[in-house]
Amino acid sequence: MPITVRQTSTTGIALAAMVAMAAMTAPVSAQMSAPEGEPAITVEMTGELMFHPNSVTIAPGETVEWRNVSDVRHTVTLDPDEAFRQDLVHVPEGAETIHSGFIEPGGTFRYTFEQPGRYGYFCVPHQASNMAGEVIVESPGGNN
Ligand SMILES: [Cu+2]
Repeated sequence: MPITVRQTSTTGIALAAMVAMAAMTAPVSAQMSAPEGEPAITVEMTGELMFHPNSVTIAPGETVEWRNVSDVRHTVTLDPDEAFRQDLVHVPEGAETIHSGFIEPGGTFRYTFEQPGRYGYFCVPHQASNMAGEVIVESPGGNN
């Protein structure tokens, strides 16, 4: 009966392999959300002097990352004191101002928004070219 013995052992190995695979995939599929502190969304700063996309909506506590994909320096600025175009700036009441300083080509800047509201920001050297964007922070329920 050598054939029967070999079949039994092959089935046993296949079964053991299936159990091992199930055990390995289980913890991966359980991890659905992004790791803590990782950006929820990325906004590119372009050579056309634009933020792309120029309007993003996130939930409180989420992080936005700006990435300079152009050959020139940009800033991410939410500070009326830095603006001669006051129409581009909007800081929700009680929220802190933001100023990234110069972000070099290839560089990034991250900010985590806690307070709901509409944040209108701009780029200091390119405000004359309307380089501006907005971040809307709203609770998943919709009641700000
Ligand atoms: Cu700019």
